[in-house]
Amino acid sequence: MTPDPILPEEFAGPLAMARERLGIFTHRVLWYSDVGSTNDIAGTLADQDSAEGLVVLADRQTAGRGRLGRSWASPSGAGIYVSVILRPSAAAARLLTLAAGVAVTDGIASATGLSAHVKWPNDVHVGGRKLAGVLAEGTATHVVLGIGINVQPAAYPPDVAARATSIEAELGRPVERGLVLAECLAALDSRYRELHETRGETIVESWRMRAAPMLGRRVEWESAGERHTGLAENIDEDGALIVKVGSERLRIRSGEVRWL
Ligand code: BT5
Repeated sequence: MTPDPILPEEFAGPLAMARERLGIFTHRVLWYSDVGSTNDIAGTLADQDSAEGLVVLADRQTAGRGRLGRSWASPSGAGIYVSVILRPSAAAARLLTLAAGVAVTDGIASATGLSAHVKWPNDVHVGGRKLAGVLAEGTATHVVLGIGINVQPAAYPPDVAARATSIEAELGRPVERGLVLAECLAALDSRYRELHETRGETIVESWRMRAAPMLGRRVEWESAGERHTGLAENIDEDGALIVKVGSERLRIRSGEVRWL
């Protein structure tokens, strides 16, 4: 699919201003006013050997998706819908979703002053509502990291409206999408480098600090057809959630937990 020829000034201006801090994301931004899913476009380009750091950005997605076949509401102009191509080491790939959560939380804070927190495994929340989500989709050679951030209030489907919030709704003032994108990409570049340089220890520590409101809360999950609950205590060095059930501690690596 061919991108639109010109990146709107709303994004081009802040990205140019932040240029020196964008690292691998400096070189190429493909802009689509209307697209199915930015992750699909980036995935196809990654399969065709596009370089690490390519950014695919859309004003609206008609088939934006989350994990496990869920959808991501992506109304025109209301959010940031972006995917980037990364080629991480196997060790770095393991913690990429957590690193992206930290980067998005920090990027939003530096662009707007809004303080949000991360929620395992891939959410950014404020006051019990979802502000942003991360979707990492990988093959042996690349990971496409997709990020959706709600910037303005929008007419979401009722199930999403009940659980979502936006930066503007939280702050009660207008916010520049381009500035939020630039700060998030700058933070992502720096966390991505950190992932490779420190083998992830500092990422795990940063994630824990930004998850404080969630740790200690009760979670529920299913395994082998049975429902279990426990207290979310921490994450370990591999990014797995450590849950206390009675006197035991369980490690939840992937799959679905529901925060109660
Ligand atoms: C996520 O999935 O949170 C990952 C979302 C990633 C979206 C980006 S946008 C750019 C790139 N291209 C794509 O196609 N996707 C990525 P998950 O944890 O499965 O959460 C999905 C759930 O969040 C849905 O089932 C809804 O309940 C809720 N939801 C959907 N749209 C939302 C929105 N805009 N704001 C808040 N919650 C939403």
